[in-house]
Amino acid sequence: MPTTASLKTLFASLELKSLNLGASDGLTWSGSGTTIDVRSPIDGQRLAAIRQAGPEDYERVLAAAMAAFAVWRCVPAPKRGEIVRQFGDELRKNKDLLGQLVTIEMGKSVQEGWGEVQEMIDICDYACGQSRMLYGVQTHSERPSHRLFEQWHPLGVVGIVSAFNFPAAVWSWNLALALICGDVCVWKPASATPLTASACQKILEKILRRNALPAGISSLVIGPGAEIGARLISDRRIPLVSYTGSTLTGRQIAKTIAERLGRSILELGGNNAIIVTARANLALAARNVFFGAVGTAGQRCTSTRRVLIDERVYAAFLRRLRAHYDQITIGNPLEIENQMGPLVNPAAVKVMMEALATIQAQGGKILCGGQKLTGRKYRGGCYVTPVIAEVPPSLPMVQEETFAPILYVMKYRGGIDRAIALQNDVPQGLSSAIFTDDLIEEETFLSARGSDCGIANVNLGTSGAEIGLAFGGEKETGGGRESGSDAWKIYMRRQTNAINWSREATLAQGIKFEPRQTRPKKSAKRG
Ligand code: UN1
Repeated sequence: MPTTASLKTLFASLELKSLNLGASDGLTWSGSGTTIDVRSPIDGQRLAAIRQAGPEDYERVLAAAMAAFAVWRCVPAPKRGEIVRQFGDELRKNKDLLGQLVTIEMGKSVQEGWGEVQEMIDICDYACGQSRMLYGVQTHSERPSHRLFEQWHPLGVVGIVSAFNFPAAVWSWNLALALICGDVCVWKPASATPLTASACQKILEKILRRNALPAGISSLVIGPGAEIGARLISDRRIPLVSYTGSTLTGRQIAKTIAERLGRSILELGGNNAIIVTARANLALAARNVFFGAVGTAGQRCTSTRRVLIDERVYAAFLRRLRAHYDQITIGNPLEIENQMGPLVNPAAVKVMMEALATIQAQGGKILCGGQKLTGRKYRGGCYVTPVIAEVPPSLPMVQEETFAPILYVMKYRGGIDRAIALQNDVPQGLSSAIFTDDLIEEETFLSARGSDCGIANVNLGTSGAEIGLAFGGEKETGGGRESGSDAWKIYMRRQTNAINWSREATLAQGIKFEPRQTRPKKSAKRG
């Protein structure tokens, strides 16, 4: 941990106090809910307290959001993009400190903390450009002197419910697109990471104030999922909710939103596999599997959880992978040489330990890792050693996402089709990868009978996707897409327009609607 003095400076620079309020409409902060302590997983130290949002705060924020939407939707999209550009610039200035705060609050290595802020900056740049490209198509009408086209209009209030593991970036890649699309946002962050959320909101508020924007453009409500989250999910004033989190909760949320015929973007669990074929560059594969499994201490939805290895290269690959695991540096994630920090909280350690017991009970073999680290260096923190477990593909636990650094290694025999079948044989469908120098193998993997995931990579790992294309997955991952490509469209409502610029009333499909029509002869042409 930083010294108390340097933590104080970091807090002051990011406008955090020892007691913080949990609700903001973008200009005014309040908090009428219960107070919670925020502790660092690095050493268990109490960082600060939050007086959370209560029902009145939620209502205040929603009222402001509704009012702001009426104004914001009429601001030209490129001007909205300019606000997002300024936010990106402000993030650049705060990258170092905000990255450190992410690390202090949730425990990822500071390299990854900075990477997370960089991802926020990237989406701001992207969204600013996109604000000039909210294209609708036009096409030719079947009627004379008619014009057909579509427009994309702002949708309304967007609810963002984010997870602890990307406590800042998930919000930003929803927010940046929603804002340029003319929507306003209400953010409910994970209860484990309220300080990062407050700091992000305060950075954005600087920009909102500097541009004399009204309250309600971007709001924050920190509070328990069962109260504040539940309110937001069932709120008919919120036409779109973006939820990142577990499949279990996502399933409930999907039902509630579907019941009110709202829209949702669901980014749920992953169970991401890497296929290592006999034609793989094993050194490259081992390096990528290592980062995929151990980066963010295995707490990314894109983390590599399974490796399917051709039996002919199994031993050689495993030797290389073990070498990485044997050299891993675990410890205070603020120290730049540490590759892996703690898990997010003691509950996460418990889940991991229980999973290891189940894996063994089901017949899996732990090849390395799985210890809780307790020495002086780790005091008060949630440190564990990452696990490689050798299992048969049929092991029931392989079907589940355990949000921890547990990697299943499995042999396959047979060709690429067998490997793909195993890779697809889980309920989740977020990310996948293959390591091979064989063109036919990689093309098969990317083809219609290949990977069934939202992301399929060749010779790189399952995590660390760039913001330029759509991010999300299939099956129990929920089907949502965020970030680049045409993901912006879900934040807007599509309107199909037809204009008649003639003096004639012509109906489509050749329908005549005048009195005394004669029935067309059988052979007569339409029209
Ligand atoms: C997540 O874990 O919720 O592809 C998102 C990645 C990051 C996003 C992860 N760009 O690993």
